[in-house]
Amino acid sequence: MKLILATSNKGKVKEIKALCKDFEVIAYSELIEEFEIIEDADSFKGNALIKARAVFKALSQKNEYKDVVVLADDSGISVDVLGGAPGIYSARYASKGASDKDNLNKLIDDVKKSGVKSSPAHYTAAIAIVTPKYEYSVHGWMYGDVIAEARGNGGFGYDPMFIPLGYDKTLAELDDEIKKSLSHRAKALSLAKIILQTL
Ligand code: ITT
Repeated sequence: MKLILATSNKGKVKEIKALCKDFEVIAYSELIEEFEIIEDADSFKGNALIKARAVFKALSQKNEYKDVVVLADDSGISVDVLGGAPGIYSARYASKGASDKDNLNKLIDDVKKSGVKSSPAHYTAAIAIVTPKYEYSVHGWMYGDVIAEARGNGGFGYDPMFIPLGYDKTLAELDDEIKKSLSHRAKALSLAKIILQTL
């Protein structure tokens, strides 16, 4: 089955491809020109559905892509000492259109400003699937701590400051295989795969 990803985030595309080896996974930008999608829902699930529906609609205007299955991921990090921020605003935490690096540096600064060296935190991923007949959504979470510094070069986004529960290194220092076995995205995708297998 062809699975079209409604995302412009290269880190997500890489991880989802590695986690969905049984499917032919294609980023929508390989089929049509990328376009801006306004993510104005008040939840991860709402924003994932907005992205999946928008890409499904754009693709279904072309005859050859009428029966596609579209999958979107909306995700983010919530930090306890910051009252759950940045949460659904993770992609635009430093400013609209901010780079991963800007967002990471702002979160490090804000954790520092709150007077702690680390704080419990968690990642959330909502995955939405849109098909010609049905819509589905599932979630996954990963718990751990954020530290007020960046360590390591792996992963993407906030990974250099996130230490998963039971480890003493950040996701950017740990092997990709470890993130693959415990991430919010991996957990949500394992549920999504059960749905995809019924289609
Ligand atoms: P799309 O909407 O095109 O999918 P995006 O990067 O804007 O791409 P989101 O709106 O879902 O995606 O924002 C997710 C934010 O949370 C973004 O800043 C990511 O860097 C961060 N994030 C999500 N999952 C992450 C992970 O596994 N590791 C590190 N950062 C992550």
